[in-house]
Amino acid sequence: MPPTITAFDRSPDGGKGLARDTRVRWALEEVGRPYEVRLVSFQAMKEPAHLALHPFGQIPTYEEGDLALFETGSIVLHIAERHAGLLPDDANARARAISWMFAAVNTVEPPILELVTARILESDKPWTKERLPLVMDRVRDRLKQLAACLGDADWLDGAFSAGDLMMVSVLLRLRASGVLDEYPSLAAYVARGEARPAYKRAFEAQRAVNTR
Ligand code: GTB
Repeated sequence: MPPTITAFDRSPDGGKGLARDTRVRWALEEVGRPYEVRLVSFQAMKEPAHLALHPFGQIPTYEEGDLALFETGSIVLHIAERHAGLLPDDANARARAISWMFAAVNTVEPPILELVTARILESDKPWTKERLPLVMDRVRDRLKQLAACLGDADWLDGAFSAGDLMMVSVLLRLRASGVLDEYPSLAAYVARGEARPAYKRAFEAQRAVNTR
């Protein structure tokens, strides 16, 4: 039986691929694992059936046999640990790739989410004009450090890994702000991720749902 993931029945981004089911779809596509998708409305996400899968009433979730998971990072790690293609065989390299997964969601994504919140959800607040430059600077600090780590390599640590999948996904949320283009090596890194056939299949699958 293929695993089943959940996704928005209509993503607020209209199919730009920014909702987190894209990360899970991408991981499944990278390892060649077929999957099914159950679409859920915002209302259904807060109802008992979905809350039994996801304590915070969100997407994505992942069901496979009697296993039910929530949290994109843990789902991607689960997929990467059980299938070849997203984590290196060497134990140390594997541990480093997992560190990059955590760095993506725990160190790089938080200031990016602050920026998204400031630009979109709080754009009408009187203090946003004053706050936005501070938030932008925090994002730039992280991007500068990340660009230094990447150097002129294609991926963060050797071959493409689940760490890159998560990092590229996190950086994609910056595109609309324009700040990613201030770091050409990171913009090129994101473009390399998007050019992967598995990413393209994942993107098209979510786009088909959100533009139907
Ligand atoms: N930490 C959790 C994880 O990584 O899985 C966070 C999950 C999460 O934020 N889920 C969001 C959700 O279900 C969808 S992805 N939100 C509904 C709710 O909380 O009620 C976040 C997201 C939403 C929309 C866009 N967009 O429109 O651009 C982008 C990203």
